[in-house]
Amino acid sequence: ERQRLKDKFIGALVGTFVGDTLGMAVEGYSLNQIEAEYGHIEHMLEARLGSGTYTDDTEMMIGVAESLIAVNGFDGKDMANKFITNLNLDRGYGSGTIQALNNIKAGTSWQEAGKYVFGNGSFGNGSAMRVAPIGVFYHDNYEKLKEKAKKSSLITHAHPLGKTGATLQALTVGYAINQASDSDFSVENYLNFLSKLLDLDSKEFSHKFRLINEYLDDQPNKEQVAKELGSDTRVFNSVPTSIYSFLANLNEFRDAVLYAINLGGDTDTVGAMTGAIAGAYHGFDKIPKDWLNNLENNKKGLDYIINLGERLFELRYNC
Ligand code: R7I
Ligand code: MG
Ligand code: MG
Ligand code: MG
Repeated sequence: ERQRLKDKFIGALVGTFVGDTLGMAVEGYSLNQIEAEYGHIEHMLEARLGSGTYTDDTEMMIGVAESLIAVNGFDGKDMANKFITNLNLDRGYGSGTIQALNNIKAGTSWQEAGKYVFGNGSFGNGSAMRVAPIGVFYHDNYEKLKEKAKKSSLITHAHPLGKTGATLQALTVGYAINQASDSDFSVENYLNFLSKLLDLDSKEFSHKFRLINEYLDDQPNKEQVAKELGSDTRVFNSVPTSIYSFLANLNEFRDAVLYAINLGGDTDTVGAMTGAIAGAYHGFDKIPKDWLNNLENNKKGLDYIINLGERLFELRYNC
């Protein structure tokens, strides 16, 4: 039982890493471009920083986990500092995130730094792609989870949609942690859970959840999913797509992540977010070994990220 839960903690973090890494090589490709060049992606590809390397999605997820561990919970100032310390522009950051972090470096508080990015704050997916450790850490208290996810978004993504997207992703990871992976996952219960905790009435999100409900009955082709659900760097065009990729492929971590990536678009990020949810549900031991064996493992690589998951578990279940 304990081992199972620990495996789910690690699965959410390493799932982010695996999905990010699998998608990295084709970020920005359309579904047709992927088909023309690779057919159906099933393996780690050669990528910008080499096969098995991660991008900003994982680098920021590491910062979230490091900070939760360092202060035993959420602290905005500390988390912002972790992002700044870890920042490696070669990993490929969004312009809004760079701007917010530069504002903090220049002395603006973490609560203010993201507010004027793009006018009203960013609704990019940058605060959702990294949020898995918050879903993990606060999985046993959804109200607290919500509050901390929202605050963690504020550091770089202060737009209401940015905060809602990160909260939606974090709640989904937390919920997946709490479902036994050997029982049947009830989509209906999950959607009820969401509607009780989160106001998804903004037209951007409500439209996507209507589509998700339809799709789970109709199973449309990938072209339609990519076109209507979307897969780009805006949070409302990527978190729902990740949730659908998980829900439509409940049986296997592998199938969910490959489904997400082969849609094209913001593949590293939709891959990372699907990987976080599927990893939280299935656990680390269900992540294919041929993928794990290919991941970068120097300094802050696979072993380091596994260790972050272990330490989060030890903190919460004091052992
Ligand atoms: O969200 P963010 O960190 O970017 C994450 C993406 C992922 O795909 C990563 O893998 C990495 O490649 O980058 O960075 P932001 O720049 O805050 O947001 C991403 C994009 O969303 C922006 O570049 C804009 O195109 C769009 N966007 C907005 N557009 C108009 N108005 C975000 N907020 C706005 C807005 O308010
Ligand atoms: Mg990225
Ligand atoms: Mg990008
Ligand atoms: Mg991306």
